[in-house]
This record gives sequence, structure tokens and C-alpha cells, in this order.
Amino acid sequence: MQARSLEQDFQAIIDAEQKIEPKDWMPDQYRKTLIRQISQHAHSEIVGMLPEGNWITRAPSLRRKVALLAKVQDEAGHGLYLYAAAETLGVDRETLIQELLNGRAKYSSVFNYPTLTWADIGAIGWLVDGAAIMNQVALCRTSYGPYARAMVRICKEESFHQRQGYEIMLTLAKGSPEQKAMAQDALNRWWWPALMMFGPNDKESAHTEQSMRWRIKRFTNDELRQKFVDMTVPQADFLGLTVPDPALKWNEARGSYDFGEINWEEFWNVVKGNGPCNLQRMKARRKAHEEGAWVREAAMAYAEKRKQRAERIEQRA
Ligand code: FAQ
Repeated sequence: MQARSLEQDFQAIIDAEQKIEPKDWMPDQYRKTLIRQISQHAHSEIVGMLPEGNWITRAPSLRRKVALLAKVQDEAGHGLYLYAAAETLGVDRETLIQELLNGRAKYSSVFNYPTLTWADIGAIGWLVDGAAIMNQVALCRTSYGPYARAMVRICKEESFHQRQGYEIMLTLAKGSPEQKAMAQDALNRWWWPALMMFGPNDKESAHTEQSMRWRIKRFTNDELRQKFVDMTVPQADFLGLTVPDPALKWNEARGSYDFGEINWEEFWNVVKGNGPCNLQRMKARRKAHEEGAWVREAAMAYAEKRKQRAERIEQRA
């Protein structure tokens, strides 16, 4: 009888719905795929703080300001859990951050659009966090243990984010005609970028097939996008707002909405760095990184001091 290969044993663990842990054997490509996806995800959380951060000082009330501030801080926390999860795969955080800052690493296309009015904060919470949850609830069952566990807490926080966004939209949609128009305008501008978050169509997606086999991804890009549309259209109806897609139509036979084609040219253009705010986002990140250098130095000096003290105590013992 032929001995089973390491790859076969690895796949058997995955097929049995057990988690892969940092010290387990894993194929190089599995490790690389996870580092790529988790780090892109971490970068998205960190860059994703910028569009909403833009409105913290202009929130219309103290209550709105507190909620938005908490949300933006949560996104920073998500970035940190995710960088920590990536580090368990043997890559260090500084390397990942340098890849973001020198433009080699991707982050979600959606954060390269501007936040022009307060209603955009509602639309981001409702649609962008809504799309993020759709994707991330599935990732709670991803095959890599540290990534799956990070997702559990992230999803709890994202669901508060989604609700705070929807509540802003509800207030505006039931407000004055100007407020309702502002909510509709935000929906018009954020609908398509939110659909693009799920990535290219399945037939164009380079990584989906293998990632599904390894159960890193539990649903394909198109499956998640469809679930998002089916969940969100009734929410738009409840708000009395119109989804900006003339092709949107309930399909009785499928039990789902049919919807129009995404502008893929726009999507790839934004991914390649030519969206409305790519330059601005990277400039802001580089500035924050440079200005935070003293914090990192101080933290490292403290860590070094503690290490030296622990060594001295050990020598004396
Ligand atoms: N933007 O073969 P696939 C959030 C790239 S978190 C830019 O389908 P894959 C929270 C893709 O990386 C939002 N690039 O790739 C929040 C690949 O490039 P590569 C982020 C994109 O990995 C809310 C290439 O295209 N969420 O929003 C995009 O199997 C509010 C081919 O694509 C996650 O990252 C895109 N939209 O599937 C924060 C979730 N789509 O690496 C603040 C985890 C695709 O070959 C405020 N990630 N690309 O050079 C995933 O689930 C997957 O990575 C996908 C892409 C589904 C994003």
C-alpha cells in the first residue's frame, strides 16, 4: 500500500473540518495564500479608517460622534488582530506594512472612494460593513485557526457598525426632502463599489478554486455578492430608497435578485491604483507611519528593557 503524502494528510484534516494551526505542516502555497489574503485584509481595515475618519470632527451630534469614533477605533483593532494572525505564518508585521506603504500590497478597492457628505457615513456602515460581514461570517469557518478565531470578534463588532450605518440612513431617509436626497445620493455612489468588494466574477478569479479546496474561502465571490444583494435590496426598500441598478429584478425561479453587470474596467482601474482617492489614502498612511515612529521606538525600547530585566533575574536565580 502506498504511503499517504503530507499533502494528502493535510487535505484530509481540512476535509474533516479540523483547523490548521501555526506549527502544523502546510503546503507553501497555502501559507502564501493566507499571508496574501490576511495581510490584504489587515491593510483594508487600516486604510478603511481614513474615509470615515474624515467625518469624526463633523459628526452632527455628540452621540453620532461617539459611535463613529468607536467604530473607527474598532477598525484599527481589526487590523491589529489580522496582522497578528498573519505573523503566526512566519512573516513579520514591519515587512507587511512596508509592502502596503510602497504600493506593492493590495487593499480593498472600496476605500479609494471619497466621503462627500454625512450620508456617506451611513452608507459605509450599511453597505461596506454589510458586505464585509457577509464575507467575514463565512471566514469564521476558514480552515486556518488563528484567522478563523480573529474573525469571530471582528464579526461581532462589524455587526454593530452595520447597524449604526443603517440607523443613520433611516434617520436621513425619514427626514426632510434634502436629507432623503442626501441618503439617495450616498446609496447611488456606494452601491457599486460595495458590490465590487467581493472581487472579480468567479470565472475571472485567480484564487477562488484553490482557496475553496483548502476551505480558506467557504463561498465564491459571486455567491457572496448574490447573498449581499438579496439581503440588502429589501433594506433599501424599507428606507424608501432606490438601488441604482435598472437591471435589478426579483427572479422568482431562482428565488434571488438578478442584477446588472459591474463596471469591471472601473474596478481594475481602482485596484491598480488609479481610483479617485488612491494617492490621497497612501499619502495619509505614509504620514501616519512616519509620525508614529517614536511610538514604535518607545515600545521596542520598553520591550528590550523588560527582556534584559528578565534575563538578570534568571541569572540571579
Ligand atoms: N479590492 O482571485 P481573487 C472591511 C484582488 S474589510 C482590491 O478573487 P481572492 C472592514 C485579489 O486580492 C474589506 N483587490 O482573490 C471595514 C487578487 O489580487 P492578488 C476587505 C481585490 O483573494 C469596513 C485579485 O484581485 N475584506 O471592509 C478586490 O481569492 C468599513 C484576484 O481576486 C477582506 O479582505 C478588491 N475588492 O478573493 C473597514 C476579506 N477583490 O492578491 C473599514 C478577506 C479582489 O492576486 C470600514 N478577503 N482583489 O494580487 C477575501 O475574502 C478575499 O481576499 C477576496 C478576494 C474576496 C477579497
